[in-house]
Amino acid sequence: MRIAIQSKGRLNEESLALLNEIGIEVDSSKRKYLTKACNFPVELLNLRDDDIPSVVANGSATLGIVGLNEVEEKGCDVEIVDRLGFGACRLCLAIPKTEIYNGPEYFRGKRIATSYPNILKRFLDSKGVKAEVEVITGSVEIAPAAGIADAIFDIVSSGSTLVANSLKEVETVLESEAVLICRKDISVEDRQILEEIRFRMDSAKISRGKKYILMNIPEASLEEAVKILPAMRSPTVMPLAAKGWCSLHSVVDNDKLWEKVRQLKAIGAEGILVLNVDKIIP
Ligand code: PRT
Ligand code: ZN
Repeated sequence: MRIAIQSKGRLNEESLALLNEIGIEVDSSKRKYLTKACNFPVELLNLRDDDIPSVVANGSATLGIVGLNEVEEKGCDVEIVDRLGFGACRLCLAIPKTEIYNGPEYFRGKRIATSYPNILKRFLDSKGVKAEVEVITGSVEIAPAAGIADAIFDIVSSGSTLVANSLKEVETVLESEAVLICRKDISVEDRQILEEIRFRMDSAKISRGKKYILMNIPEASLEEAVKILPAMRSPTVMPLAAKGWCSLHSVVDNDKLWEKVRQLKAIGAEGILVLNVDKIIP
């Protein structure tokens, strides 16, 4: 089974890292057009991101990892299997920052530069607004200052490119991120491999940003500690040799870790250990 991924660019590293995390290893030092995984029945097809939706739609690859923005723009007939949690960005309309914006009507009769004409035309049609769409493949953000367009429709992530070009974001048309896509009508065997990949990806998603925490706690504080640390089912409690004490184990979100540690210390927790979580398989 073939999986198409971006050969270089913003999604390449994280696509390979995700595949690696779910146990699909490829030798990226020998990156070629086609690379075989050494321990899973798949091969990777390394392509420009623009080509991934059509290659999956026509069956040259069964799966693909690509930005939702590319899938929506190309309009190919593929199944979006999962959002993958990286490559987050949005497709926005932006105008010179000194302009006053009064809603989509602003764009009537205006020239808008973009590399995403299809998504833009669909948006303008849905608002009943007629505008001129100028297709530009790179450096769209300089179009207004260069006098090529009045506005732009482009990918925004931090927003600093817009600020650097004296532009402001006025409409978000699509929230995008990397997605796993699949050709329609796949064989029963390929469906089984896909289900295994999804199972592993779900586990990778759950374990991301999680820490394993264990500590000693006075038995008298146990009930309170369990309220602070809800685990998947409930935290693990083990007796200690010292009378009146026990050991409590659980999993916490990394961004809540210090808040929880402070609460646990306040009720008498001692010897707190925090460990990285490799996999959580529910
Ligand atoms: O060579 P190939 O065709 O494969 O790559 P590419 O140059 O077309 O795409 P690439 O590698 O730049 O981006 C691949 C995918 O990453 C995109 O299709 C999006 O799904 C996703 N992505 C996430 C982004 C960004 N963030 C992003 N910030 N793609 C592009 N940008 C650019 C944007 O075009 C703009 O110029 O970054 C600039 C804006 O960034 P901020 O942070 O200043 O707002
Ligand atoms: Zn591209």
